This record gives sequence, structure tokens and C-alpha cells, in this order.
Amino acid sequence: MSTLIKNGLVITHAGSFEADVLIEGEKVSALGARGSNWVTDEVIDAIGKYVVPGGIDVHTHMELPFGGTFASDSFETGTRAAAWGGTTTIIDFAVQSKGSGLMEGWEAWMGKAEGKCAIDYGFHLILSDVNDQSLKEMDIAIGEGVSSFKMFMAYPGVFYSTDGEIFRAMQKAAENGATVMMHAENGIAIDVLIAQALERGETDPIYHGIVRKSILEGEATHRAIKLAELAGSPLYIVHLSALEALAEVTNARDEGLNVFAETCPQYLFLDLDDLGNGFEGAKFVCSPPLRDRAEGHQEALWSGLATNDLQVVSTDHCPFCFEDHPELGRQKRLGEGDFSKIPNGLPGVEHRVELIYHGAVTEERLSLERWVEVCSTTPARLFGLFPRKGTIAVGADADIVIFDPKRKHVLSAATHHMRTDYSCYEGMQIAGGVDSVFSRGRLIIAGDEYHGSKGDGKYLKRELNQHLV
Ligand code: DUC
Ligand code: ZN
Ligand code: ZN
Repeated sequence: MSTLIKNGLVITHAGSFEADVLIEGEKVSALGARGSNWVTDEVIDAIGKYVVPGGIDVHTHMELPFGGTFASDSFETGTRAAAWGGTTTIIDFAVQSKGSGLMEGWEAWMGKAEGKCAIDYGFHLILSDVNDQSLKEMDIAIGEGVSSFKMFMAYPGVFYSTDGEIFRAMQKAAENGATVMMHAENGIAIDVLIAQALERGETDPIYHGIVRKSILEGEATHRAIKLAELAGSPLYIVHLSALEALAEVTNARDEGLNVFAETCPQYLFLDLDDLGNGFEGAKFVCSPPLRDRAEGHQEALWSGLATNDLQVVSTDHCPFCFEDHPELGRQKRLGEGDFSKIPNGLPGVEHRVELIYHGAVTEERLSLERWVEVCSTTPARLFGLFPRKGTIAVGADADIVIFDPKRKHVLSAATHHMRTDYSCYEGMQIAGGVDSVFSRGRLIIAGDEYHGSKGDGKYLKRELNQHLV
């Protein structure tokens, strides 16, 4: 099967150029000047449209067990929704349970995803039980293509690791080249503030945002950086939301350390006020929480993306239904009367590429090349997928999005494809939109039609971090 995408403006991290793109089988086989007369099975005219590398979302949680329930998107529904929004690769988090082996977690998540995904997928591992055996198993995981391990300074009693455990894992990562990913919030102090708030009768979702102080994200980020510096391991701060944390990452990078960070659309577009309005605010409960706009976090994050103090936008897609669900039961409503019992997480995998484009162009915050870089190229490099993914080049996988800058549409639960009964962006009008999506050479989205099927997506064995200084 061969396809010619002609007359588009190809945008990569390195620049934009008018070119025709030839796809043969699963790969890009040539780029040529417009008007090339290659003979192919299919021809797609992309005049007036952008031709960009498929989005790579390195932070999703399909089917994650959390707070007594499970994230509502399965690998099937979540990856299909991702495809609709121009994402052609996800990296999800396999979970090591306490008392179990690290590779048991990977095998369990491989089983959940096998034969289900619409797009290619890889895994990080959540390292929640640090001991001699699981540290040894990090080497085995790397051999299976899992080159990054997430640890938590938050959620005591669940995913939480002590500083000593984190430091041991970082020492191991310094040896084997893995990247340590950190949920940087001081969960011990936050738990004190949660208990005090509940004692005062402060039970609404807004208090989730009030007790999880930005200063405690800054403190944990600082601590993670110092531990990684001492151990000599690369560090990637996940879902950075606070300007205090950004300042720590900026300083570390100025010192030449291998410290990286992502933020997510919710921290750029939404804010603490969304957690108000009684229990409706539960729709916006995630950790770290949405931040107070008056404190300047959102502006700082946009600037950080522009200046490369932040390198990636991911989603932390972890959806739960607001109303009771016939199969999933109570989800967000588990926290009625106690905000600390609201499952943490938001739906987002479908809208990242479009939202960042919207923010980039409507407010002139990022160039088109930078949009591609933070949504696709740098994620590929940091997580060992480049140049197979993350660019449009001869020999790369033909994961390609045709993006229509003139398309306008409104985000809504009524039209999105994620398996949740609400949208965090209900009614928001978006500039530009996905027109067509190729996954390894197959046209899986064509306008309003889905042509893919479950199991199209393949497991990606990833290399080590390709973006170290
Ligand atoms: N934060 C969330 O909001 N959900 C899942 C886990 C996390 O760290
Ligand atoms: Zn997290
Ligand atoms: Zn997460």
C-alpha cells in the first residue's frame, strides 16, 4: 500500500516546508518538492493544511486502579480517542503492586493492552516497592523496552516511596541509564493538611486544590532534583503545575543537569476556580491540583514551554465518570462528603494536540515548530523512540496527522470519544483541528470517519533517553 500526501505544509521540530510526502507500507519513503509525480495507490490533497508528526502522549493511565475504582477508559477506548485527537503513540504506566515483582506489573499491563490498542503504545513502570529484587528487575525491564520508572513523593500508603527508596532507585538508574520520573508533591505534609481540613468540615472538592499547596510541589521538586544530582541519574518531573516547581527545574537545567519536565493542558487552561461550584468541582480533581490563576502559574508554564524550561506536554489522562456508571459504578461520587476520596484524574488524551495548537496560535505563545516539538519530537527523544517516531523523515514510521488550521470546533462530552460523561472543556471553541490521521501508514481517521480497529497498535520496545546533556 502506498499513499501520497501532496500540497501540504510539512511541519517538524526543525522547520516548515512545502513538500509531498510518500508513504510506502508503514514508513515514510520519500519527501519531494510539491508537484512530485509519484504513482501511488492513494493520493490525499493536503492543500492549505499542515502535515505533522503524530502526537506522542507519554503520560496516560488506561484502566488504572485508583481510589477503589478504575480509570474509565480501557486501552481500546482510550487509544481510539487519542487517535481522534491526533495522537498516534501513548506511553502508559504499568504498576508494580506492593509485595509483587516489578516485571509482574509489566506483564499484567501488557496483558491488558494486548490486541486492544488503536495506536502504538509503550510502558513506563511505576516502581512502588523498592527492594533488592525490584532494583535488579529494572535491568530486565530495560531489556523489554521499559526505560523509565515513575516514583511518587505523594500518596503515602499507596504509591509513596521514602527519600531513601527514591535515592536507591536513582543510584540504580545512574548505573543502567534509566530515567526516573517523579510525582513531586510532599504527600506527608499534604496528608496533615487534608486531615486538618476535614476536621474543620471542609469537605468540598475546592479544598483538594487548597490543601495541595504549590509550595509543597516546589519543595518536592527541589528534593527530587538534589537526590538525582547526587545519584547521577536523569530525572523527569511529571505533570508540573506550579511556578515554584518550574523555578527549581529551570535552575537545575541552567546548572547543566539532566532534569526535564512536562506539564499538561489542564494546568495551562484550567484553574482553581474550576474546583468550586460545590461537588461539580469533583470533575476537576487531579493531583497536583489546578492552580490559582492570580498567582501566575498558568502564565509561567506557557513561558516555560516557550523557553524550553518545560520540554513536553502530556495529558496524565486518568478519566473517571461523574455520574454513577452502569459498569464502573460510583467514580467521582465516591468522594461526596470527603474530597480526599474523589478519584484523582481528568480525561484529556483526545484534546492535547488541538489544545496546545489553540493556545500556541490564538495567543501567539509558541511557534508551529515548537508545538510539534513539545507534543511529539521531544517526547520521542526523552523516551527512546526517535527518529522512528516524533518526526517526518525518510525511514520514520508513517505516523502522520493532517491538521486543518481553518477547522473550528467546540469541545463537548456529547462529541468526544473518551469514555467519560463530562468534558473539562465543555463548550470551548477550538481554533484548528485534526483532519486525518495515519498510524504506521494506515489511514485510521479520515474526517469524521474512523477506519482503524482494535489491535492495530503495536507494543513499542523503547531505547534509553536520547536527550541527555
Ligand atoms: N494524578 C492524577 O491526577 N491521577 C492519577 C495519578 C496522579 O498522579
Ligand atoms: Zn502523578
Ligand atoms: Zn499520572
